[in-house]
Amino acid sequence: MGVGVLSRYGPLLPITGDTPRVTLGEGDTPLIASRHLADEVGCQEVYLKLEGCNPTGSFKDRGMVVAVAKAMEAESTTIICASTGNTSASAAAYGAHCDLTTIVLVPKGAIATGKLAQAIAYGAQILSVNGNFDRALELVRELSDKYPITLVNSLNPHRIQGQKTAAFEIVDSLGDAPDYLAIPVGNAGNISAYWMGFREYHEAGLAKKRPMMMGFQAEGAAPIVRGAPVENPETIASAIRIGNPASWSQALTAQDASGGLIDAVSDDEILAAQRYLARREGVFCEAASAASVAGLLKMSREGHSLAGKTAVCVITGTGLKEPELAPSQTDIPTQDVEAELDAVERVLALADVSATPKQR
Ligand code: AN7
Repeated sequence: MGVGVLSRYGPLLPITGDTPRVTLGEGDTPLIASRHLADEVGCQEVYLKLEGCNPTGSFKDRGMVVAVAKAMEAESTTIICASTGNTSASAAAYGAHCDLTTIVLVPKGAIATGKLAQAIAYGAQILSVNGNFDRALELVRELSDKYPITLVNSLNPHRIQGQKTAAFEIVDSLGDAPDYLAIPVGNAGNISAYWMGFREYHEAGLAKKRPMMMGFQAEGAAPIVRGAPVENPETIASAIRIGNPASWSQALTAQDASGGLIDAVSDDEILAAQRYLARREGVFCEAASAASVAGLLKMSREGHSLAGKTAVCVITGTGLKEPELAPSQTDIPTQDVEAELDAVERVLALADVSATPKQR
């Protein structure tokens, strides 16, 4: 198999001989077994799908490569999106790679520093909208209707097509679908994409079962759980600060058809899960991504039958994107020290430890 989503899963994607086979090396991300989480929740096994390992640090690259390749095939020269940050980073990267003009509309002051840095670095035209993500999405929908500009939000069906490949990879590495798939939900494109992928593999006989789809929104931005749009969504997890998801109905279909559940987790639960992942598993993800693990922990607390079950938590993006969240969580500050051995030994309290060199 070649590199990238288009070459690995081409026959299962809506591409033709005329679709350029572009790639930045997206997809083929690690699925790792947790070291402690499975015991913590009482599962037989919990796997973490590390989507932060994609080229721009989030799952968005899987769908963006398909959307951008199809835009090129259609001879479009400009792409546009609204974003809580990751979609804009991904669009900007693939736009740069493919010589397209990229326009991104982001909610002013509300996206993570690293994501903004990416859009700037890749040379996108960045509009900081005086409004939230939902308003920015309305604006780009209108613009793409009015002008010959390709919308690359997940309303673009090619995005969902590309993102479904993550479900293929999970089945390809486990040999079957897991019992549960836990995933953060914002605009609800990704849960819809995973469900499409699991369904297609099942129908093709490549998986014996389909997972129960467990989606998790942040409490202050949980329109699907509440059953009504949230006008002013609020959560520390800025990536999923979305009040009126575009793929709402598809997410409900995924929930209902799989026997799953879309539920809410609090910011405190999200931050606790983010910290757990970093400290116990060695996986530093962004806050929004930790909603999947916060959700699995909540399921365990609420007595879901997890014994003997396999769960996959989708870790949607890397923690390096939002360094501004780190200090508020750190109760161990850095320690300043003179650049001298005895000073370092003093700070580390090594005088109490045997000075005999360790046997290697
Ligand atoms: C890390 O970038 O909506 O439910 O504009 O960045 O498919 O929206 C990001 C969403 C989860 C939610 N985790 O996925 C955007 C944007 C991370 C994210 C989600 C997002 P969807």
